[in-house]
Amino acid sequence: MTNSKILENRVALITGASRGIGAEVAKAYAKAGAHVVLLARTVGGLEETDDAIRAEGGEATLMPLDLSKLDDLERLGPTLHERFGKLDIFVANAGALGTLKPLAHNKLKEWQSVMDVNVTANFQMLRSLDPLLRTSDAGRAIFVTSGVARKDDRAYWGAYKVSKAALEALAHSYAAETKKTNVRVNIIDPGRVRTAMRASAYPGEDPEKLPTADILNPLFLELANPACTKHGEIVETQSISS
Ligand code: NJP
Repeated sequence: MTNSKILENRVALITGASRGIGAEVAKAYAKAGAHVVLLARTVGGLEETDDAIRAEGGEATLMPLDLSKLDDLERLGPTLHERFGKLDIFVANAGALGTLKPLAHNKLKEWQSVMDVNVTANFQMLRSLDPLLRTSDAGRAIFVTSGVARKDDRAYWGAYKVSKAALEALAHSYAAETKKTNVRVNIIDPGRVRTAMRASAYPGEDPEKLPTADILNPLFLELANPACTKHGEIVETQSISS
């Protein structure tokens, strides 16, 4: 196996693969030899990622799914098992920002929609995928958080901030439970990256001054690698965080 094919024969599920960070991770994993399963709502975006992967000789399967439909997520593990017989890598990347405003101005529905996508969907997927990850010879779970979760002075990021703090707690719990298994669980704090979500959070910012999402590829590859020994860590990727 050459160094560039470190994910040969691995099956990886990447949520939020229709654009932004998830699309770049999917392309990098496919280039490294993985079969990538691309999950998001926007079929056109998934197809764009798929086209880019195929153009480089990689392989992908599209999984158009809305993560806020929580009950549907219970079928994920069995579906992947039927289709591929296994899952080696789970990248919980999809995220919802919600609307930035004072906490008390959030309607319950807005709060719930952010918590559903950023926390409860990941819990539901983990429940469904856990048996597959434990069966893999080197199961990998990677959760994408935000530095906002750990910044005490951040006003107006209400539901998003709380949801990412909860996601980190979820990942740490899973890491503690899988310590003695072949599963490695880690968290990536991507810092500032040029994506649609960043533009929506900071509309006045010049995107050209931000790093593109592929800057994160080496880290995502390291944490997905069967040889990775990191476990239960929050890995910050840039000196300037969001
Ligand atoms: O965002 P964006 P990023 N069901 O908006 C998907 C974190 N982060 O790449 O469904 C299924 O380009 C959506 O797909 P679609 C951030 O919190 C970023 O920046 O087609 N999928 C799209 O593929 C997030 O966890 C920065 O609309 C759903 C993807 O999620 C991760 O990085 C800083 C969905 C979002 O792509 C990737 O975000 C930071 C649903 N209901 C943390 N809702 C940064 N960019 O600077 C959304 O600290 N998606």
